[in-house]
Amino acid sequence: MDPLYVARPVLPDLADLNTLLEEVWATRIVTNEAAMHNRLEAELSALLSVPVAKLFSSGTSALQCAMLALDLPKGSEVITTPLTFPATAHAITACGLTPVFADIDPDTLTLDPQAVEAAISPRTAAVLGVHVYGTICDVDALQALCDTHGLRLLFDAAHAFYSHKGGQSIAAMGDVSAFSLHATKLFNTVEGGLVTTRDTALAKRLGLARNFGIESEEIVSCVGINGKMSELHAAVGLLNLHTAPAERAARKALRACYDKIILAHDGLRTQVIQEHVVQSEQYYLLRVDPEEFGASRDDLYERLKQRKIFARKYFWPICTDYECYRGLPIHSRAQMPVAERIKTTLLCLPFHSGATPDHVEAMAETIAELAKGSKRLRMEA
Ligand code: T4K
Repeated sequence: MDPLYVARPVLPDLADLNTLLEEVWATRIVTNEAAMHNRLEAELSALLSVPVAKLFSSGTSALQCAMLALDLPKGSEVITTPLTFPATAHAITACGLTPVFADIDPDTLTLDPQAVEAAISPRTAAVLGVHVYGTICDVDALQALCDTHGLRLLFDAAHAFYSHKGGQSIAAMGDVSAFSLHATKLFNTVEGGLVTTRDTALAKRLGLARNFGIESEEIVSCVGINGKMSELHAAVGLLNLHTAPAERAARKALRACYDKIILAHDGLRTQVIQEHVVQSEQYYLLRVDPEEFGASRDDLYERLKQRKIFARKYFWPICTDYECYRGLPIHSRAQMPVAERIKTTLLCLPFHSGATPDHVEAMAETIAELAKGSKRLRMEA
């Protein structure tokens, strides 16, 4: 059995890529918002039903440029979740802003609006929610809170590319959404990012932020970074628009298969199913209650690893465990924040079409083996 990793890049046919690259080579215009890049932006705007879709070099630069474009006052605070990839909090810090952590909902694992409210101070400028594992934030409650307090609302939608809620594209929620188009993402450009917004007035600022603030040859009108996507990456994206849907369908089938295995055991939970939400099919999250299941998340991780099945403990450690944010509080309505309580119980299983029936059987066997120590069986013995 081949090793199985948590993610496997969706790649286009190499001959098709070559054909597109021949066009690029012929022009020698290989980056700086050129033809393939502009084509991909137009296609993404249509696909995601949002008027503004701006490409970036990574999900991280997309997040940074989204915040630069919103002109949040220097030193102001941005409330976010501690249960995320480091990029979310680091993008805030890199913009000269201060991340403030608010707790998560125990079911959805996304920002708890009441905890966010408790974290608001006179210095708060924005809320940055993360649709973690493709589970959608309580967008309506967060929007109402931001409207009441005059705050900007951003979403880190790195895991939510194909998501819809109640027929509305995830790309059109809040003030801006930032997506990662990294190789590990279902729709990917190898490295890349995307910012979407309904606010057409932001399009120019986003463009400036990703291109050093350059307005024209002689005018630099604001602070910006090099956040541009090259033609090579855009070409991969144009082709993957056609490659990713089949992979997404395969993952949907795999999710059903995993669900059957997981739900047969006490002490194991899957991701919450949200009404009126179309899942992105980016990650498959497993939640382990060690007392009920009879083994910990780490036990399961290690046993799978022994069989060369490499699950990942996303997102442990949480942000407040990192040296740079240690000691910062997690604003919560619970005495022990939910994020602290659940951080050692989360495991992302390999979730892509590279998982063969043998891999799935090996996972099922490993889980069943560990479940022999479950609370119910212990009580029955
Ligand atoms: N916000 C959130 C919520 C995010 O999750 C992320 C990124 C971002 C923002 C920032 O977006 P980017 O700036 O990265 O675009 C991976 C990804 O690199 C990262 O994009 C992603 N989230 C994160 C959840 O996963 P690592 O450190 O776990 O990657 P790595 O190298 O350990 O890869 C995981 C597995 O994927 C490997 O074991 C094997 C497989 N793999 C990986 C690569 C790179 C391949 O098969 N081929 C490959 O080329 O971060």
